[in-house]
Amino acid sequence: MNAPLNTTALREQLYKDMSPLNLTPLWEVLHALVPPQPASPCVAALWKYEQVRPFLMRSGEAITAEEAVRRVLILENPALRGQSAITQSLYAGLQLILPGEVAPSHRHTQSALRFIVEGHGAYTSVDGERTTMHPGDFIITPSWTWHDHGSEAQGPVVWLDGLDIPMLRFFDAGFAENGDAKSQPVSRAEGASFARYGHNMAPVRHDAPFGATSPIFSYPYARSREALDTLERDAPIDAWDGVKLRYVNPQNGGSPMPTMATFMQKLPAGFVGKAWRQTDGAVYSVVEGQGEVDIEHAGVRHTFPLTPRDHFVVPSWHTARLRSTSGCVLFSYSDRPVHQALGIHKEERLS
Ligand code: GTQ
Repeated sequence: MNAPLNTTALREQLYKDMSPLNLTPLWEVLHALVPPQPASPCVAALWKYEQVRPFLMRSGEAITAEEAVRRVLILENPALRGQSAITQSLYAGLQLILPGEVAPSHRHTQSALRFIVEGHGAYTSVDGERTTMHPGDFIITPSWTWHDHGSEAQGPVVWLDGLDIPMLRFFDAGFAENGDAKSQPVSRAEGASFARYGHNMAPVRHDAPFGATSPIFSYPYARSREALDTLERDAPIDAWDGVKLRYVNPQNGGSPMPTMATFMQKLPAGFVGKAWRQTDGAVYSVVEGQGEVDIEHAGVRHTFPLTPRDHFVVPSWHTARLRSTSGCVLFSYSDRPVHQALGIHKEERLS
């Protein structure tokens, strides 16, 4: 500001004198409070699995799943260190469970998604029903449902945890409880929820067992992959996304969880995507194949090489584009349902 000295002094004295009353002038911060466009403090980042995996395995030697309650390495946005957040609203972590271990039962108001990254045969139990994990499966833990994880597998099992932890922290709406037993009793056959809700059919008389959250716990990879393959052969390829589908809550067609949307997409071999940006920052897990992503913001550009089990984040309003010479499958999640509920979701598809 180019105010004359006496004005500057007048203002500074005002700020100083009113500060004890917890008063502060809007005009000094208005531009930052109401920015012309999103100015996320987050940065684009990549976690190569080959670099992360040794630390996951070391964590398996350092602490048991039971002692840790959840043995997870948090993927922290480099610009938000110490905040346990990958974007301002979302949390991401890689959870390890070893043969014979149990991550004890608890429940919390935070919603969780699990995306299986490595290994077969661990399970998660939600509300009395077990779901066996396979790579590429997308599994849900609805808000306030009891859940524990265990493994009768041969080797380590690793999955991506996506939670709305920072969002609930923002709203100061987090509650949590520990269960009485290490593992909750199984009260329903595995696959019951999928049989009821996963076949384009639904029970004749039912209400929503988990409120705003999908009644399907597990969306198996085999089904998602089959859909993408069929569409890649027969449907037009989207110039930005390749072939991309969103997971749905079959009861209302909306996102599987009220706070998080999830997606799976296939970039066909030879795909050179166009650039886009949107207000919902997104976290990606590379499922199969190879590719590259460019992420650009405020004159800073990253190009990340993508191979299976890598993770990366595209923050809000960063321009991104995807490429693949040999084909690539990507899972992703974002806070889009919240943007849409508030009427503030915005996407620009650049040409
Ligand atoms: O599995 O319940 O990565 O409560 C963070 C918090 C996983 C879980 C996380 C959790 C969980």
